[in-house]
Amino acid sequence: MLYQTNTISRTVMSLDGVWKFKADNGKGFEEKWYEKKLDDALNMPVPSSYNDITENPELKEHYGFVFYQRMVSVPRSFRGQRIILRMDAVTHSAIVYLNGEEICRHKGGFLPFEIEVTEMVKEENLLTIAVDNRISNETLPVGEDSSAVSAMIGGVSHMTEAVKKRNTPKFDFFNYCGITRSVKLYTTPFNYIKDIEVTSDVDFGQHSAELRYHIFTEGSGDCSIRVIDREGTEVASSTGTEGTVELKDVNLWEPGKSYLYTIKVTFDEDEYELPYGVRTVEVVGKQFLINNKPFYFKGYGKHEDTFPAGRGINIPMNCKDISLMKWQKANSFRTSHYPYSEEMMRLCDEEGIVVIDECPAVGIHLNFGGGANFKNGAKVNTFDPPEKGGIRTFEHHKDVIRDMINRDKNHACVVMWSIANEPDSAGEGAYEYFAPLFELARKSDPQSRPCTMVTMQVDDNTRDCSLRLSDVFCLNRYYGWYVCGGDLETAEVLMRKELDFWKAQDKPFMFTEYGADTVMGLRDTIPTMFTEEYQVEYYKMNHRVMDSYKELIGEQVWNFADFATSQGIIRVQGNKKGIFTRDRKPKMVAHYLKERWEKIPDFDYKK
Ligand code: BDP
Repeated sequence: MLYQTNTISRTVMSLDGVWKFKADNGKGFEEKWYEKKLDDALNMPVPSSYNDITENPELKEHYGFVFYQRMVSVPRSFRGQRIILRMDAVTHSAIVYLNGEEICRHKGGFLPFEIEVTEMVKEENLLTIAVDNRISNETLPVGEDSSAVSAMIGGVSHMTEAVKKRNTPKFDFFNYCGITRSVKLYTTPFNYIKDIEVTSDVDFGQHSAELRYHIFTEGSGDCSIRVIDREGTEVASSTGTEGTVELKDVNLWEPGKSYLYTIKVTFDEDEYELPYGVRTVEVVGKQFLINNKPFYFKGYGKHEDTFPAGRGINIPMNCKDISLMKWQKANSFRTSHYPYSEEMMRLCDEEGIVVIDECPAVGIHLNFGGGANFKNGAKVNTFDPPEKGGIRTFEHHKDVIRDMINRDKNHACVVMWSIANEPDSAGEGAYEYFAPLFELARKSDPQSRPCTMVTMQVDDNTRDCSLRLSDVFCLNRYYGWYVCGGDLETAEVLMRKELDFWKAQDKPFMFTEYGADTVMGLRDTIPTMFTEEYQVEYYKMNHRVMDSYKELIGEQVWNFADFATSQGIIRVQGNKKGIFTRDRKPKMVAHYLKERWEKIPDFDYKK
């Protein structure tokens, strides 16, 4: 799906702003709130999560639907063109009504969807979006509704009826919801460009590249493409919806040194401009090659999480985050645990930041932390058949992989796809669940990027299906925190023992998470857990180990910044593993990482 900006043939009209808003009280659908103007409505910013906008605790923890509404005037200048309504992300699912009629539904909170409304719109329109935040074992991310909650009484866990239903996430970030990215109306001519696919083969000896393109169109007309360099000079062109063009003296897109061409596509009267970076990505032996050179990942697992927008797009903060990463000489991050906004992906293309693009598959582990899951007295395993209580995400998982790759396929910054975060990858049935998903991802990506699955520590790595499926082993490990917290000496021994296992495999491996909760300002002469000193010592130990394995191709620490989570006894107003606080002030360790990463080159670190 193409990102939409104004071109000479397309107008994009933002519907962002302050909308009317009302949380469903159980009567919203019965009373057809979408048919008329909402009464007693709140003012709510779009885009933003709604949870932290008001001081109402009920809304923060709301369970179920909310209604967003606004009037939309369609300019007369839009007449005679296709008009499309595009939602960049609505978390977690949406029902869209135009003038009281349902016009579309969408499941999944982190990817765009759109519907053509040319024949439906009037000059003045009532647009209502009903947004559902419920998570279950059919949604991604995975959750549960807890009509029953477990209460620890006298050291024994009792199940008790909850006073009201709540979402219980099977993931460690706050279940922020709402219209979290922009809503737009845009136009195209009736003969139009639907999608664009571009891949490139680079001849490193000749400093040239062959770009292969495929333009998907609707209607009839002539198609042509022109490739424009950064100075605005046309450097290649071709006609037809499919073909190749050659770039002589090609400027490659490199980590830290971005170079983007503009590919101007014309089809009949329609025109679209695609920013495009030429680079190659390949796993060869135990190396991760970008432009044929062994790349070393330095950076982060992140979140889209700011106050008070929650998961709502925050462009200034995105720019700040990239600036902080560059200050530290970080070169990459993972979009843990869902695809980030298209604006962020475009920024990373511009800035030369390398991205591991992760789909929202987090929580595919029904027995996480050893806690068993029971149904009718029988233990339920994650991949048991649905009728036995097993996970029911498979079909939706296919959709999000397909849609994520479809949205992000042309981004130079994306070098690898992550199919899931910490699933039950060593559980029975995991291979059967994941093998078709890897196959789908590989088939869907025209650029054939490597695929991975980010794994948690298991007692026997040989059972982990990532071994057979991933091109790179991505490890989330917490030696010195969840494992041997406070005892870095033993943690080091255990960590080396595990890394010896990964070193003996035939593929590269990297850390995609390691970290220690640290409360900014908590200090001590003797490094103890939660102090800034301990966080530094923790990373020093981890790095001492990592640096002794040349097969290790990267370190992405957990997490870039402190972030909001559900409440619980191991979370102090959120997860505090940030290297920066939630408002982006550096903890002591930020300076240590800066010093370390300044000395680590992007390429050839472990030569
Ligand atoms: C990992 C998860 C991540 C958590 C992190 C932690 O992938 O989402 O936030 O641990 O515990 O299990 O901090």
